[in-house]
Amino acid sequence: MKILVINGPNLNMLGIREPGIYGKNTFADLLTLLEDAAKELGVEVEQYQSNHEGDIVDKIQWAYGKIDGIVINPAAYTHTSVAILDALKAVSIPAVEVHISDVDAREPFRQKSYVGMACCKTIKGHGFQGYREAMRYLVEQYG
Ligand code: CA2
Repeated sequence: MKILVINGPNLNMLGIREPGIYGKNTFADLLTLLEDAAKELGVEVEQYQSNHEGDIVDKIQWAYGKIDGIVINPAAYTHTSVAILDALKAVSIPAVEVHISDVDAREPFRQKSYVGMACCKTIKGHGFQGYREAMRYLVEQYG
């Protein structure tokens, strides 16, 4: 099974600022976690991070026919992007939405997720471990 993990804008800054919300660990630490989880689960993982909405749409389209499951943290695009929602619907690849923080306990504008409407599951507030849980869910349901 091949899993694509997509991270949206500013997540490459993890560990540099706002440790109170997103923790002290860095984006490089997150990439290590993804590799470790892939080994544990016996799957291949590819990671992609972009600050650009259209590039994320391109990557989702690229995944069609190549990737069996997507884990996506769309970051701020979660709450605005019909384009990413439509791309996930277009490719019909099982997708799990992940948020490091508990978005429901934050500002009201973070409680709306467009991208989540194309996802089979949402994991929020579990920190970096949420990515591992999302990968495991894809393996259990679709592997
Ligand atoms: O909790 C999450 O994972 C979020 O997707 C993170 C997004 C936020 O817009 C969503 O509402 C919830 C923000 C990612 C920004 O990451 C930063 C990293 C370091 C310093 C500042 C922001």
